[in-house]
Amino acid sequence: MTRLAVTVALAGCSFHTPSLASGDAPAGAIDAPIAPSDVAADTAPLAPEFVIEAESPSSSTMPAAHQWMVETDITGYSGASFMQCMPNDGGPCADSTKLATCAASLVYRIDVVTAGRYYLQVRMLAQTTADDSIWYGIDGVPDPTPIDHLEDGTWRWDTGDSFALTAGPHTLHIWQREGGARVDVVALTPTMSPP
Ligand SMILES: [Ca+2]
Ligand SMILES: [Ca+2]
Repeated sequence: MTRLAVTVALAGCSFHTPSLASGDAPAGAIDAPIAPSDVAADTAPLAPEFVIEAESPSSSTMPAAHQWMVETDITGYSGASFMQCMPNDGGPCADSTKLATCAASLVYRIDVVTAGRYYLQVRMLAQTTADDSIWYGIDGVPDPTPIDHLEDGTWRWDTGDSFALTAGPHTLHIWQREGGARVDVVALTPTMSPP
């Protein structure tokens, strides 16, 4: 009995690549045309989103006493781990004009293919009012409003401000505001909805 193999190539990349079940195709499927709706999800006119595990920064800085450390002691995180600004002492960098000399940072390089407006999203967990905030910014410029997370001990997304990004390379910064803050995933999305 002869079997025919069908390969479908998907153009571009997606964080939501559909998976194909293994095993034999159902009888008759080999002759069925591919419906346009099967590919529409990958060609929607929205800018693609960036979803980056916080524990995979391009670089980091430690200008003072704190540094971002890889941690795994609270379950429910995405990927291999999360990052926590240590020591967990609430050590403050409350002045956004002094981050270069005060705040430990995580830097993520992104390459924007589709120019557009992107919303900052960050998945965090806070336990007290002393470990619940961070600064963030694009291309090294801190946003004037920090993320002030809900301190309920649960991993959850928070949505920040949006940024009009040109095509090409940019950086996304996360800066210490309070020692003890935990960041699991960072993302830039074309709508206010987290990934
Ligand atoms: Ca706080
Ligand atoms: Ca993670």
